[in-house]
Amino acid sequence: MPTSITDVSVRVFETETRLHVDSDGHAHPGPGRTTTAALLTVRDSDGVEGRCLAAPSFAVERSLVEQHVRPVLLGADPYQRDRLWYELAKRRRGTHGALLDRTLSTVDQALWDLLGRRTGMPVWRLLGGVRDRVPAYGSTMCGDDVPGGLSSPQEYGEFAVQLLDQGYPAIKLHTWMPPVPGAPDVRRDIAACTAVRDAVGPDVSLMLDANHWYSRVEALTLGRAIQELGFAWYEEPMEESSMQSYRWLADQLEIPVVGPETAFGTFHVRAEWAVAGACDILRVGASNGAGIGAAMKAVHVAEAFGMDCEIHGPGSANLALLGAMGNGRWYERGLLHPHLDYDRVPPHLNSIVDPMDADGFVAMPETPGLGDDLDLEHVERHTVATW
Ligand code: XYH
Ligand code: MG
Repeated sequence: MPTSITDVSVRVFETETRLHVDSDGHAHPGPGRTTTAALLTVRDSDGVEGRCLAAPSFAVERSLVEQHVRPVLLGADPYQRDRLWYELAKRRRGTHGALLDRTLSTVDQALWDLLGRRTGMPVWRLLGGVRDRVPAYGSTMCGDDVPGGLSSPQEYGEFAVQLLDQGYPAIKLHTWMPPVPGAPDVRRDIAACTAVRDAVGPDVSLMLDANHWYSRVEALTLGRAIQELGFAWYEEPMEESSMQSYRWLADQLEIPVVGPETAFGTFHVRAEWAVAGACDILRVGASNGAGIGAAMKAVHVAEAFGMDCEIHGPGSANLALLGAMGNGRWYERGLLHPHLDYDRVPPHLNSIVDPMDADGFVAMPETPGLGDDLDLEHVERHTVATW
């Protein structure tokens, strides 16, 4: 089977979205608009291709592909994914942060997709295949000041009831973050969590992602409040660069503290958090975890310490991870908002990879590779740049 990588290309294309990202990187709904996305394609000497969608502005930025990705991949054996990952990972130090974990992730995902297309197998089966479906939780967008949106505790409560009616067995709140006026505010966060608990009753699993704006004292106050409300986990209330703050917090709370989501260091930093007792449940995603292979190593660290590992974010790669692990309980389906239809298929896809059934489960894809149902004709027709 030995083949070699003969081509690495990026195609930037126009598509439509209703997501608008604020100055702090949080998504909110808005009027439809044209945006761009990128498709990384890796082709081997037999003509087999692996693909991964990515953000054109950073994950597969032109200079990163030309200076690092292409030189490492061209001529290499596409089935030595880990060797290629290590070669790119070692380059990060010399780029002073320019070569991102998300770049490593995009390349790794494309190589897993290529293996799947070569073997005719979905990635979750190639990773081990533990289950063919996973329960989803509805992950709300961050709060806003949009009437009828997520602008008050009452609207969070009303939206939670809508999510239950849609079949979600669990709900995670992202509450108000800057630059929304008045955020962050512990009292308002507690009010939103209380409104949701009152709206859905005592038996629905609820989680809070407070998104690292709080001091230790504020985080403890908020954690104690949601502990009283019977929340299932508490996520990212403080800056995750301070592992000792999380160790302090986890020592004082009964509610499971989940992390790290955004701390740099892939499986290395997650091993440190597990050993330090800085969390009760680990967290990793294919994007922030620098790829499927690297994220799977973090999953196994959690397993070795008898811990769950909750997967960050939606998408085919995170679904593949969940299909191959027994210590992750939920698929994060989102981000959701009263003014958005999550199931709406964007123009560059023929279907979404994560439809949810009436029981609140998402089934693993059985198509070869990652399972993203790309409309390659749309990508081709709406291409605005290639490199
Ligand atoms: O919008 O900041 C945000 C959310 O935090 C989102 O980016 C992310 O999906 C998350 O935290 N999920 O848990
Ligand atoms: Mg989070």
